[in-house]
Amino acid sequence: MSDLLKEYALHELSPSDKEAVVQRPRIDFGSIADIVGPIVDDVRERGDDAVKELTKKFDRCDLGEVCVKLSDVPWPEGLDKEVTDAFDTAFENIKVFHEAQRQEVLEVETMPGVTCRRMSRAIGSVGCYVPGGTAVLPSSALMLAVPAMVAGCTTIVLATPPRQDGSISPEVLYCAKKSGVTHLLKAGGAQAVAAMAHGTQTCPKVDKIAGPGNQFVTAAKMMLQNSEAMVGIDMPAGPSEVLVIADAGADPAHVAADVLSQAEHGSDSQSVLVAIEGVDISEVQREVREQLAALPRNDMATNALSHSFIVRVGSLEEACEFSNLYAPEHLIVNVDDAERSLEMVENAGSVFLGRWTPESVGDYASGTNHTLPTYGYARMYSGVSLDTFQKKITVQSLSKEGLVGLGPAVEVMATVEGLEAHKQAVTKRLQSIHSSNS
Ligand code: HSO
Ligand code: ZN
Repeated sequence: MSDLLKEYALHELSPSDKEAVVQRPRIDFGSIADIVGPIVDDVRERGDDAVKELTKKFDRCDLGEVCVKLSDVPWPEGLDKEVTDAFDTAFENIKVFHEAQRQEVLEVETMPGVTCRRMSRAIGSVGCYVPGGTAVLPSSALMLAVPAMVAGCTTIVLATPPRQDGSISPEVLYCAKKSGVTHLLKAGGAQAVAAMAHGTQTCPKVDKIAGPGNQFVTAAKMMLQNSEAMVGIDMPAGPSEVLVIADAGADPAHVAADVLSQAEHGSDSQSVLVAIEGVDISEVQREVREQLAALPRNDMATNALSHSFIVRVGSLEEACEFSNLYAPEHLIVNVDDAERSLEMVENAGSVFLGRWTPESVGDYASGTNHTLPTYGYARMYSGVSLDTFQKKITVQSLSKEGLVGLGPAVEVMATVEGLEAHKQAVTKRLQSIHSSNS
């Protein structure tokens, strides 16, 4: 039986080989933009009518109302208690962790009488995109709407493609109802993103759109953030990925299961195993083959494995160095002294530390967010958090003494820049202070 995952040895790779190995498959955003552009324009111009037509075309569904108030939608019936209990557990943990991210107003006296503050305020109206496609992801509804609710956003639109009969999955509805969603937009793809960015007859215009999606969704988000729509986005997104660091003590069955849990997301997913000396790689390959055969999404996982790989390294240090170069969305550290690795982690969306922390726990229920930077964007982007749904406002206030102390420096700098009115705004006040003192 041939091995499913190709193998490299780190010490045999030149610096340019390493660069090539960590490269993600290229996405041709040019040709995607040619498809998405007209969709976005159509929705901007015709609103709900365009969304209805596009939903009929792409989702084969005749929509009644495009966007509805969630308070008008009844709680879904018929969900097993086991299911609602599980989502309730996840909801609580995600809420607790995101509530803990609230920050006190930060206040610093930079000079005597010069006080600077920074405070957070919710973004008023936000859009949460929950993908449909090959898997229904109610967990993504929690991961987006709970932080928006905790942030205090007043309008929370949840967009998700409808099923062919126009309904929304009861699990997604349950999560949306729990998490303070105000509007349900029954659309997916670029048309949903455009509807939220511009607003339609039934869908409120939002200030920021968050959530993962396919290439069309991502292209629409990127296009709209640079348009007159005046909308922010969480981050650019690419296919999902995991990098597993394993040592000799890691159970090959666990390692293989982690590799496959990422691979089953889609044909374009990528799993990377960084095996420290002592890992029984042939046993991992055997486990991957065996476990793969039993997976319902075998075809997608098999495709994903064709562009996944194993890198052999000598130490935890080398493993972390390679991982930082790759900048994975998910980093699993299945080694003896996992805590020691944390200091060395520079680029990763979320870290799963130790022998008993599969990625699945963060995907669903530990409390961290699963909307994370992919495609190497973990070098400069963070995952979704409370911050995604807030903006920070700074405040400064000066006492008279403060202005007497700082004003002269500002006068000089304004003069250097040739901005006389700036200088005068200080000078006039200093004159008032001096004349009232004399
Ligand atoms: N691993 C996915 C999130 C997810 N997994 C949802 C299961 N459901 C991207 O981080
Ligand atoms: Zn997942």
